Amino acid sequence: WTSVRCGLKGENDDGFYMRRCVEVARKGIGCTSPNPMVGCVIVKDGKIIGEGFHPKAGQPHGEVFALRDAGDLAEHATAYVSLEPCNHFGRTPPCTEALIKAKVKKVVVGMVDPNPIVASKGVNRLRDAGIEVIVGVEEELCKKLNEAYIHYILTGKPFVTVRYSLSVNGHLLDQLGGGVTDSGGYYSQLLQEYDAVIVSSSLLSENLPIPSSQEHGANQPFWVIIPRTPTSSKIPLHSKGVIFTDNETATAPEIAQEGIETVALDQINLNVILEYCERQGFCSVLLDLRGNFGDFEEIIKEGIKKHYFNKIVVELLPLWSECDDGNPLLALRSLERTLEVTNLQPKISGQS
Ligand code: AOF
Ligand code: ZN
Repeated sequence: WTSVRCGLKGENDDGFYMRRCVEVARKGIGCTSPNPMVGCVIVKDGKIIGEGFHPKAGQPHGEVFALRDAGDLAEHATAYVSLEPCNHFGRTPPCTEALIKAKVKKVVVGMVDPNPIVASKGVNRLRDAGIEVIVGVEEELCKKLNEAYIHYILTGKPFVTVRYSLSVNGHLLDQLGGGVTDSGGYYSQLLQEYDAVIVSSSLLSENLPIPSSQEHGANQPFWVIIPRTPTSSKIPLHSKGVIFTDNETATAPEIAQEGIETVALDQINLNVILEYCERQGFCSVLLDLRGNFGDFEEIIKEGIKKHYFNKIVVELLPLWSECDDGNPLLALRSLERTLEVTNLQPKISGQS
């Protein structure tokens, strides 16, 4: 990013600097929950003089790190922030006060913070202090960055993504038990983004690609495991999770591992599992439908009926399959249609 920092970019190029904010914010991916990812860039005379992002809940916000980076140069500079600066004392003090104290002359905001504690109060505070504020630059990009946070803060429910694999000729590979792939490390990156992942234990018995805790600040999801045969203990060491048991499924000793709790339920179904995730306060959940997942079609239908699902991730694999999986596939197709019309869109105005 040195070239960006030194590159001469007109200070009026708000979109350019906001896109940089989003890029910087993503350095906190998977680590900020329940907080959003936020990036901040301080610009003066067409040069980036400071950058910062929110690394983790409880630690300072993006603006604070960017102001520290810029030092005294922040005076009369413009601050770009992907999310409206907060104006409240939470785990950390208000960013508005830090910006006012640093004497920035202008603040460009990607989107208003949907958190009711903030919701435009940050923008108003800055304006009252005589700072020029622009709101809604690259707003869609900023909303996409924090789609899970926005959904969670507006509904109190986890943002649920359904993930499945298709063959090139359109069959569900989940039904084949056709092995686990991770084209381009995409799956392990996906896992890092979510607070929790729901998997069947039979998927874990394959060589599931998982982020190693050695990777830079890699975030391990919480493993929510549905017991299926075969069970396995191929969950990364030092990770946390739960395996459910019901009247039909005895405790699976093979999966017993430090950090993995066993919870007995009367009946294991998606309803109960998602309620469990909600109670745990997970903001984002990945539902991985590979492996022996039980009545696949029922799961999808139930999920559609209850508006559980928010997003679909489909992995298209270069395999030809003759599998007859008509019904589950139809259910997934209707999920795709449902999400098109009912996917929750935050009602936040970017207007200042
Ligand atoms: C910002 N910049 O980088 C972030 C913000 O408990 P706290 O103090 O961390 O506050 C959490 C809330 O602050 C969070 O719910 C969201 O509304 C906002 N997050 N705001 O100005 C940041 N992460
Ligand atoms: Zn803040």
